[in-house]
Amino acid sequence: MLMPNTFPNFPNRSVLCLDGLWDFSFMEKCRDPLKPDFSKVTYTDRLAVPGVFDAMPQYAGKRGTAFYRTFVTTPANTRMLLKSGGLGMWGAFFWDGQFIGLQDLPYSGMEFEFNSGEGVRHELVAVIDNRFDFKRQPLLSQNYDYYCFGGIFRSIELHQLPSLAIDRAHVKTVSLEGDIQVTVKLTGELPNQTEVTYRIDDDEAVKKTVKVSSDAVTFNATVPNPAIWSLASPALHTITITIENDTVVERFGLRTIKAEKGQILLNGEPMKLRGYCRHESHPEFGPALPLQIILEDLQLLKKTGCNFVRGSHYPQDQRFLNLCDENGILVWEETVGWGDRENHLLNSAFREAQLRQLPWMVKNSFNHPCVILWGFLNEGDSSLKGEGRELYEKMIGTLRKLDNTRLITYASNAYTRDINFDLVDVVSLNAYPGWYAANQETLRPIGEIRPKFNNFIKFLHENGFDDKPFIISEVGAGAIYGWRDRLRAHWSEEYQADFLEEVLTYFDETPRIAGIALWQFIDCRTYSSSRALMRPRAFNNKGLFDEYRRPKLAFDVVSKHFHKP
Ligand code: ADA
Repeated sequence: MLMPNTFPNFPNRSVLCLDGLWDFSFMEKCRDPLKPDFSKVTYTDRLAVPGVFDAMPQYAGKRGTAFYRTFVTTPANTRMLLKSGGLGMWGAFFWDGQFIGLQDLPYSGMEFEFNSGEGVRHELVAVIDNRFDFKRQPLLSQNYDYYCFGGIFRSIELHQLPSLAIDRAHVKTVSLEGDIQVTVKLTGELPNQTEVTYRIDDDEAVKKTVKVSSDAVTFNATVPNPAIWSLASPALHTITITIENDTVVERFGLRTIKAEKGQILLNGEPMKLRGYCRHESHPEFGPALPLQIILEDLQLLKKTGCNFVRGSHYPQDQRFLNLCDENGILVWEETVGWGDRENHLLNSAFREAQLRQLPWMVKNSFNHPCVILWGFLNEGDSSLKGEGRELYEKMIGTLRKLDNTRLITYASNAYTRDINFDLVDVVSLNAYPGWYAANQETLRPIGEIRPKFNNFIKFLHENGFDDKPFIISEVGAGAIYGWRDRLRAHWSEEYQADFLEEVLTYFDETPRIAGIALWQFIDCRTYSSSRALMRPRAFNNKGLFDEYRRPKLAFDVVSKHFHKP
């Protein structure tokens, strides 16, 4: 069966895709969703998986505990793996009433191994909680500027595992001539050595005997007809690997990414990143985007001439990354975090959850050539010394250990007070001159844009950071779709268009800036309380498109700039 997540593919396994209608029940006051009293749960409804319950008319805006139930048939006493692509805000899985896995990292694809037990027909329940409760969910807070939905955002798969199973095979580009290094992680009954059979694309199969060290085997291989992955020609290869009774098919691209002398080099060539920050969001589907909407986003991105997306602010839907691989769009992927201050950054539960997100993100996205940057802690307080800086060191150290082939950054808004730029490969700044204007009395304060960024470039120079590429990771202005104004003032489509014209003219003229991610691609739902007073319609309206992907005036401005050679 072809899974929605095409890669990795496990053709020898029995895999069930559990997408569809699940029985549903909603409880406003469940005391402990980790130990629910299932006898009190009555399934009165049916809802879609993937899907978010609190975007549905019946449960719109509600916060509480949702119970999703389905029944599956599997052989008795079998090794099973539940793969859940991402949910929010917190979830726990129960198999025949027994707890089998905690998916407490929002948006992270996570996996849980368990035994199917007696019998063949089984009940699977996902308990999903969307209440703000720092103890249960330290990674999401009410002040985050995007709506925290409740539901199962992405597909769920159930795999039957052989006694020795392949977890993932990660492929590293060693040279653009086609040399690769493959690391296959195994689970189950591990031998000391094993025979690996691999085949690249449609070439002949190669057999090797390899040592199993800790839980993985590593070998080098050569792609027979190597085609490099580039923006103009995003060529992809596949590798099919068999170990004992398990086979995995992984897709990868041959490409290198480096930071050198203030520039970003793709396959050794300097390039400028031009694109947007993108939320996975839709008024009706929340972050559980149907494939057609994801595809529509890809087409619109291409249409504006963009080559880069910052996946703000969480691990991305693998289907989106697959499409970016296929379409030559570069991606910055980051873990969940938003404007966290000292009370979060120094909290042990928050720190633990922050660090635990990293291995899942890297594992899930390692083979995507589109992903070139790892990020984390969007606008965290990066001016904080001591334990604050220590968290940045740990996050970066962990990422470097997991993957030494990509660049590391974080989006800072600490400006010249930031103390962690020495740790990263790429310096990234979020700034809103001309929008959250310093001078509140001026109509159309567009004049604030250049000095703000020029001053930052001076700061980088004075602090010895000339060699680090600098990206504007957010800049933008709000525009209410359809709002035209003869004053061309704040919130009008005209102001956004004029503002972005100035930003992109400045960007084109300033070689020191290696990339830009405009805030943002589409309007998206945010605060539902009086916090929304700064957010008309309770949406963040800085999209180039509105939430239904309708273009605003600035579309022509941005396309003109991004299409320049
Ligand atoms: C921040 C933040 C974004 C968004 C933006 C804004 O930079 O990272 O998520 O909230 O501000 O619109 O003000």
